[in-house]
Amino acid sequence: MIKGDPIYITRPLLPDLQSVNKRLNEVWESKWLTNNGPQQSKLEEELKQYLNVENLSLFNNGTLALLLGLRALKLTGEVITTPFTFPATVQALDWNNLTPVFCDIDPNTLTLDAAKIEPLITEKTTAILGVHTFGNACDVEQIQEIANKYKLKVIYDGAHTFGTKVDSQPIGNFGDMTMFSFHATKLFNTVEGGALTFKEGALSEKLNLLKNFGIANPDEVVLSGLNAKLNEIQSVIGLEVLKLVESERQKRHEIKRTYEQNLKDIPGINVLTKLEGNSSSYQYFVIQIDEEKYGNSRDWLHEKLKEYKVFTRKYFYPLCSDFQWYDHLESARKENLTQAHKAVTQVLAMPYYGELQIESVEKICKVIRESR
Ligand code: T4K
Repeated sequence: MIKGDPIYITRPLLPDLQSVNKRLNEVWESKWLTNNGPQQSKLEEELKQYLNVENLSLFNNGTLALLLGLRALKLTGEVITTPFTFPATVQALDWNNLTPVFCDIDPNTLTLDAAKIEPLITEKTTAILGVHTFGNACDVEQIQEIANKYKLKVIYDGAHTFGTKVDSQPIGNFGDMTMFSFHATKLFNTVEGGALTFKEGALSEKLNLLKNFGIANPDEVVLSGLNAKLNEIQSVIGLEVLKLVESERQKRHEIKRTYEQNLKDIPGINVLTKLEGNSSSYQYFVIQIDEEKYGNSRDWLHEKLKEYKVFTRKYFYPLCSDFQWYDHLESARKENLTQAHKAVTQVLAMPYYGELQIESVEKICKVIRESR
């Protein structure tokens, strides 16, 4: 029924090669390829404006941005976080010798359930690390209230929330710090890349040191850093992709609408990414399959769609709390994370990118409707 090329969950937003070449010529002429070059500085300024934030620092990927951001905040002990996320979130904690304390998720947004955070706080807790899962924002207000009460830092993994607003406020302005991912699969990409936005302007210098081996000047290395710089070629791609983001959002809006219209009334199929306009990152389109009502499981549908060369993804499977190196953690036990364990068997991310034909979306929905 769906003929032609395979349909993947996403395809990168690619800029016009001629405009990229024009900018690359500047790089070639300057012979400056990385280490805080002019293209990177320009991208930093443009992103500050687009994301409407005061402080922003670019990195070579979102994972290292988060890892070094946590380091810059000098966190110790335990950090309360979600098990329903990409491995990078918790691995950034591991590499800082921080212990994740897993908190269950809200079944509507699949983000941290703020009402379940307080009982997990101990004297070792230093921060809350929330994930704006699939672009659904965490309960930023309640999380901040808890953080203020216990003097905790708040960090958000906003890998999926490029350009999102919460009550008209840019998402990068909540908490102490937010990480964005600019991986090829993200709405805005620099092939690989990422950024941190942060409240305290003073952190800027620290982050610059952390991403450049701790080198303060040719005579001094003042801390143990890493190499996590965004280079000039990646920055060029970013500057050109940024021009396309608004029209990509419009296209994804239409695709979202088509999915919603065609999936409504199918028993057991629930659309999880409901946000629109300024509130939406248009990053993923995610559905939840209730096996009892739909008649088949999420895994069955995932396999069924493959027969039509439609490759959906079981994001985020497996749950991070099930990683074997967390076996000893009380908070990782299944009985403490009932909603997360439910979501991990029910959630399916659908193909979602501007170039996806509306006709293909209709056909995908038809398969979902008629295969029951
Ligand atoms: N926190 C969260 C919540 C995240 O979701 C992520 C990353 C991070 C942190 C870490 O940020 P980064 O360090 O990555 O900046 C992909 C991405 O690699 C990853 O960035 C992303 N989340 C995750 C949700 O998705 P995979 O393993 O699913 O990627 P892959 O290679 O299977 O690609 C998915 C599909 O995209 C392919 O089937 C086809 C298409 N694709 C992919 C690539 C790379 C293309 O068409 N072209 C391409 O170049 O992880």
